[in-house]
Amino acid sequence: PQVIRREDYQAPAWLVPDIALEFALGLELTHVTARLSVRRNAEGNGGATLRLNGDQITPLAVRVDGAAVNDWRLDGPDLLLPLTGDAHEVEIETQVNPAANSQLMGLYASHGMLCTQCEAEGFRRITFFPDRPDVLSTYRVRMSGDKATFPVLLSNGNCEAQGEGADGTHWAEWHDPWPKPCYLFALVAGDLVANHDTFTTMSGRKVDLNIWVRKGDEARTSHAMDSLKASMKWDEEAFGREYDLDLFNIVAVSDFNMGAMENKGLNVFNTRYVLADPETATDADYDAIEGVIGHEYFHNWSGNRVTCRDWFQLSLKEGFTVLRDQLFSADMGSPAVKRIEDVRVLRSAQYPEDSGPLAHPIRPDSYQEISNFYTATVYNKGAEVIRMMRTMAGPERFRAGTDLYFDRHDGEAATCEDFVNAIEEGAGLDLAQFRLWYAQAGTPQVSASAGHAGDSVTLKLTQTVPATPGQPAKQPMPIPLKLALFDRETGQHNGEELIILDKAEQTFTFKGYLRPPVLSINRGFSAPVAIDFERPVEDLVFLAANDDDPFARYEAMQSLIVRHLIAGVGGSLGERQRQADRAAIAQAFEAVLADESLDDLMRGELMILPAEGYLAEQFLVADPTAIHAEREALKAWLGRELKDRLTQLHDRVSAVPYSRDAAARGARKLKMQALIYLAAGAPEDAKRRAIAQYRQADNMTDRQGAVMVLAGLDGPERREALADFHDRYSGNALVLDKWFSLQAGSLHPDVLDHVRALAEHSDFTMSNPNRVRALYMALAMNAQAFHAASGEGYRMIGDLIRKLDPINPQTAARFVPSLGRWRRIEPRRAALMRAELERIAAEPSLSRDVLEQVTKSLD
Ligand code: DPP
Ligand code: ZN
Repeated sequence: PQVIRREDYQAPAWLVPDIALEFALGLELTHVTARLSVRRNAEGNGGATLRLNGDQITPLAVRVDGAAVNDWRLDGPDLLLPLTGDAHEVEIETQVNPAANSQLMGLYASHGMLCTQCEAEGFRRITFFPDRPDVLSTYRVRMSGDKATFPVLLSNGNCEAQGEGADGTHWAEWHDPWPKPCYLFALVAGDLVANHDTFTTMSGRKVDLNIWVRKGDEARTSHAMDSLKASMKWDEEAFGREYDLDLFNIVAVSDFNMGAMENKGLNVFNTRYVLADPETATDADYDAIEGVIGHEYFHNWSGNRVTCRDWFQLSLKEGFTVLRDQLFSADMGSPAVKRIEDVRVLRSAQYPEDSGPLAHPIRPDSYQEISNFYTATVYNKGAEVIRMMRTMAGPERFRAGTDLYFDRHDGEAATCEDFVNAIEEGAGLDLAQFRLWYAQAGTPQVSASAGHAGDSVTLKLTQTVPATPGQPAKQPMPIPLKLALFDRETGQHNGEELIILDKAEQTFTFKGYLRPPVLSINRGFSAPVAIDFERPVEDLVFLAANDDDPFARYEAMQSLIVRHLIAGVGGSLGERQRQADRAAIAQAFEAVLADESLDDLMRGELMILPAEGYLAEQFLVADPTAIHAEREALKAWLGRELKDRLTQLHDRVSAVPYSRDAAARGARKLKMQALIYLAAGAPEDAKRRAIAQYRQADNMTDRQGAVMVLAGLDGPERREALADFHDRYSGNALVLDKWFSLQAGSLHPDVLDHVRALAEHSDFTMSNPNRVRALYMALAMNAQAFHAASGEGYRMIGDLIRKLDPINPQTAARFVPSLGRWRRIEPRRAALMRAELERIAAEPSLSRDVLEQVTKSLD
């Protein structure tokens, strides 16, 4: 397969300032006429031939300046058309079968409606076009179709005309005044109803807002609508960005590869990020909806008004937009909790990427299939990199930088380098060395050691950036570390400092400390690095109880547990040390439970044990079963040791009535945490409580939490709860997804049998990505089941990849990384994982998506 390289970028030879599209819509046959005004690009150095990308389409007719031509030819999937002059009108007819489009890229059918997904390279499955983000066009779209089948006809921009046609058809004409790349094109046609509202922008313009869903779902759109209005307001206040059309449409679709898509003026969303009510959506679902609605809305500026020059620049829009949605969610809720959640996602999803065979910089240098680069690295590490600039500049100066960026590049297809230049200039930072964060993959490892003499503290720091595929040697990067030095007697510090570690080895001195202080480092997770700091357990206990930075407090708690579990797994934990560690951990838990200054959302956060994936990262080669067992053992011990405290806690929070306010959400989070520990340490008690909680539940958070606990325990209650849950929500696809996930992700010893049976269940289908992920992603994330010694878990994921690849390669490829981590797993399992990858690689006709991931994982 062809490798696309960043350094090979060339400006487009031809531009397409305008395009007019005409769609004769049908579920099984849609006819497309595209009229492109093309103009030779003065900055390009192409010849007289126009190259238009295609993918599984053939031209039915080609006309140049109104006359049919036949001197075009196909070069693989692309169409090559010789042109004589500098500007022409090129008209091409194609047709597609949306109902047969199981890849869900391009124009496809979902439950009787038609919709599109064009990012990254789906537009070329609709018509021939220079399918690259640096070709910006204004779009005029006319569509016609059966009025009964497609009562609602939507595209980007504004609807300028509509009317009736012959034979029960109707039509609509849409015009988007803002030039955009074709990946932002969208069309939706179907039988939809809207939740309608309005928003008045900061300059006083009234914008119509619609959230379109299938009939019956409209009652579950109010949270999405509130989130949209809050996003619009927030972007005005936080970034000075105003919406730029009179209409903003969101459409919810149940068959969707990704979370959502920011098409100009017509966002298309996976239903799971739109639909919510207390009965069917958990608190986490509500938060995710707010975050994703914000994310897609914020793309209107960071992505649409300023777009990407090429796909290597993906983090330009995604990293920045993730940072923007993180800041938004922080402002809407608890900044402390949000920060901890973001770090947890980074460590459990991105760190493994950075240390595995698919490691890539946030701005990759090459790819075979760009869909494989919509990764936690590009998104979440990308956000961390920009967050570091913000930390170094401070929020005001950072804002000056983003103002300059938007100003300077509005209407352009920009690069990461453009962004860094704008921040450098606007915020007044020197980012020369900092640019390495865009170029180097791998999570920097920082080692710290502190000494004390007289009244001064010396902090010695070293950094190494690990080798990653294609990058054997790395240079030191600037690592901004926020720190504070606590007096262990007063529990106070003299203010937070920001130091920048930008050499391989550096010593920092702090004066005025007559006693050795307790050092709190990387506060707020100011840098996305791993810190290795040998220090006495008392210091961690101190910080877990006293640190005024909530993240640092959480981190101290986590470190306390992580080092204990690592020692346990590594076999270096003597019985005496085990008891001492456990006592320290229990003491920290008790402090958290008792601390009146904490709100329950934060308390719940502090109680969450480090994820198994994060623990596995601490080993060069990990034994996932040993990690699981050690973690479960600690959980069970805490459940027994703190049983009375936990049951009191569960009683207290169970009495809090349902509402969406922070106190009630915190109560539900603690209800879950209490049950988790009790289920491990006092299963009979937990079972009784879970059954009662299930019966009394008036919301999905409580109900799902109860089923989650029961699904991991044995007995008839398990079966009854699952059966009741299924029947109660049999018409609700999103809740059925939960039903699948709860079983595939459970702690039950027979998970693999359960998954096998669920794959045959009448509610399971390979054609819906949400359902596939619900069952199999939950399995792949379930360390105990996935890493079963028999290799059966690997076999099931391998079988899935092979079966799904011909249907939906993009979704299939997402499962490869779970097997791809074999080098970091103990040798016996590693061999089984590798064998499974080889079995996939042996398939005769793999998609480019899966082939790239499998080949790189075997290399
Ligand atoms: N651009 C989308 C998003 O991340 C994914 N295609 O919002
Ligand atoms: Zn995005």
